[in-house]
Amino acid sequence: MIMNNCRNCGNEIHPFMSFGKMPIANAFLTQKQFSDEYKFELQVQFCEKCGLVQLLDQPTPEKMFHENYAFFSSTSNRMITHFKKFSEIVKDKYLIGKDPFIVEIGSNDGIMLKNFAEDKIRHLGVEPSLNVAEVARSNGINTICKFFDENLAKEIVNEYGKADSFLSANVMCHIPFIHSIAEGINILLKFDGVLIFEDPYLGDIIEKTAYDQIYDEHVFYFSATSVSSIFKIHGLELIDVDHQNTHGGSMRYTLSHKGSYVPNMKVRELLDKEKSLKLHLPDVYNEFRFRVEKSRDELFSLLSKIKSEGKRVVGYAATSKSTTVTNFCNITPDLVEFISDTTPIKQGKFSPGTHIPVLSHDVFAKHYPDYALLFGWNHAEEIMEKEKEFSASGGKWIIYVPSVQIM
Ligand code: DWN
Ligand code: SAH
Repeated sequence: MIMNNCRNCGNEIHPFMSFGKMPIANAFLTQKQFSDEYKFELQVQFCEKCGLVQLLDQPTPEKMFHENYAFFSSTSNRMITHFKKFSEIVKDKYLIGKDPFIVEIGSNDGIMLKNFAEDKIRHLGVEPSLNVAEVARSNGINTICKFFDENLAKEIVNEYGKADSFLSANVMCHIPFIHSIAEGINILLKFDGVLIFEDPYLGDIIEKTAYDQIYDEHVFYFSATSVSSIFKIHGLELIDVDHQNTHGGSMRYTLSHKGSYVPNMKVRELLDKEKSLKLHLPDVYNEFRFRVEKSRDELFSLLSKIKSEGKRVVGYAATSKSTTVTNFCNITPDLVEFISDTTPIKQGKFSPGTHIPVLSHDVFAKHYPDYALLFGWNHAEEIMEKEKEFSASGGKWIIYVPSVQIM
């Protein structure tokens, strides 16, 4: 839905960057589907009043999250470890009462909740994409296949009672009806309960020119400033912030009902830092746009030069982010032969918009290319560790965040 007004405060806002027509980032498709591919205008805007960076238009949630959703959280071992550690913090710090109850939205294949299910802690996952929800269920994780909102929060309270912890990772920034979510959490959380969620952090996106975080699913690009503004309206206060290295730089926000906890110093410090970085003023976004356009031109030139030398380039990891990069930079199959990806549902299909074949990792390993274009740059450590043989055989990595370079 197109929104010219801020989804949080209603203030009139203006776009600062347009990517043109884009497909759904996770709509990997067959050749037969090429002719009627859905596209929408990908534009980002920011609100000077509350600091919320957001998309102008976003496809409906049902177009993006359904029974054929292509992203399965447990494809990264590092992320499995990350969520184990996340769950340990919740257990140690916040589950101190008797028979606690946890709700997680966007629980996907159960990557986080399995750590609670294993300890027989009462839990509920809310996951609208049926195929990934089924994986969680088959692993014994209690999951309902619905979109979370205020009404569902009331139904959950009726059936299970109130929650001690409400968790989400890389989900809150996907949901346009944010006030229904925040009110739902207000209703669902016990007085001394906590909301803990993490999402890619606006400060990192700007600093690293990580423009590929901008795609249909990510309607919001949060900062501590915008998060505290949204949830304050629903009586929820930001009490802790904790920077994470996951997904190229994320922020974990902890909130509680006002008066139940005392916000720590880190919250004030981050709010002050965001002010000094001027994340609420247009200059930052105009400079970002300039750097993004430079990065696009450099990546296209580099790939064209490599092609003219008769060398092979293969994409590594058919991430959602790669859909923005390939479409925005005009990277077609003549520049990138195929994209190697470990997710079975993506293999044998083509990348959205640019129609680059997506093939299994076996194909990559059988005949190494000269260059691998690292679309999964956020998993660089994990991937480089796995691909030592590729590097040893003379293969080179191309990265584009924070800048275009051959490694
Ligand atoms: O916010 C979101 C994050 C959490 O996950 C969602 N909107 C969708 C998704 O974004 P993404 O697709 O950019 O996620 P990743 O985790 O950067 O990439 C996952 C893809 O990378 C999968 O298709 C699997 C692939 N991959 C691979 O082929 N080899 C991943 C690793 C670690 C590998 O070694
Ligand atoms: N938490 C996982 C998955 C993130 S992908 C991780 O960090 O890896 C985003 C997930 O949010 C998808 O599985 C999608 O189906 C889910 N989602 C989208 N809108 C939602 C909503 N309104 N309520 C609950 N989950 C939602």
